[in-house]
Amino acid sequence: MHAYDELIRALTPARSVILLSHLRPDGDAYGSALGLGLCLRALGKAVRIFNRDGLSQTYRFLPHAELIERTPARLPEADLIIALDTSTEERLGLVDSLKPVVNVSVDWNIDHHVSNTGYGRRQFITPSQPATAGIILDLITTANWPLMTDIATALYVGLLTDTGSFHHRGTNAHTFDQAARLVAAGADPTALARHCYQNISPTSFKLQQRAWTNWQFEGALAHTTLTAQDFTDCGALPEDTEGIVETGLTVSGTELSAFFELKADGGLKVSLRSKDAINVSDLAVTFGGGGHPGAAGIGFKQDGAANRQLVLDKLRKAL
Ligand SMILES: [Mn+2]
Repeated sequence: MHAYDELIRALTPARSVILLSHLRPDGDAYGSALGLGLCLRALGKAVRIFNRDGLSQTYRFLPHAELIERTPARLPEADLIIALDTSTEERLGLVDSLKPVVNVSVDWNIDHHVSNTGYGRRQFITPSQPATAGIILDLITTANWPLMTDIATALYVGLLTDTGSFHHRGTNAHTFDQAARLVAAGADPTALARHCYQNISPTSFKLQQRAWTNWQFEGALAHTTLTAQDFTDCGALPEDTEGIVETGLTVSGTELSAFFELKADGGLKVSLRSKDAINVSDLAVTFGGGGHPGAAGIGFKQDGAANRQLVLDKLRKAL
């Protein structure tokens, strides 16, 4: 039996489908949800696409981006609830301080994070795929479902951004084959790269300048930190941090890059990136985070400054 058969059999009879993705959504969260959502709509299904953070400014260019709605306090009825690109149920943002804010039970958990906790009634977890958008493309291809330009565009953005423009670990011949299929279906690589990489806001640029000033290098470790005050001073939004952590790896000899965001409420967000030697997903998991071998994250609800020290110590030891 083909790996996708069970998923195709579950989706085929469904008349209404809800798609969910993770907090602080990225190009793959939006791209995989829009790509699958537009395809299921073309198949005649009623589709709602919800994200707890709604649509960010950066991805407003996506075709039919207006279909991405902020997750309501109560989900409407649907035959299937599908979580996309989300490694833990908590990252769906449906729970606040351990109290459910949304009535939800995930029917299918579709993801490529190796650290996926396996929540939901059924799972389709494929860590060999560098993007959830790639899983959706292979699903559509296997099922022989429609792949119109808008669908291809959404999926291409997921693939482009999650592979770091086709160079992150896990990028292989299959990835380029997927890109080729999407471009053949109408995705425009030049226009989409422009939207994704030459489109940052002046506030984001200001924040990045601040992060540049704060970089510290300790052998193979690079790290930088921003505080809530930095965000206020720059008039920056949470999403304006995109690309900061990758900067640390551009320095030769750096193996591991860490970006710390100290929050106004005392929390801490940690983003980790590595070259080949270090598996940052393993490091993140020890602090309750997760991700991929080359890109991972951790969230702390409190004791931000102290936890930053703990993580830094752990990173130094790992090197
Ligand atoms: Mn992803």
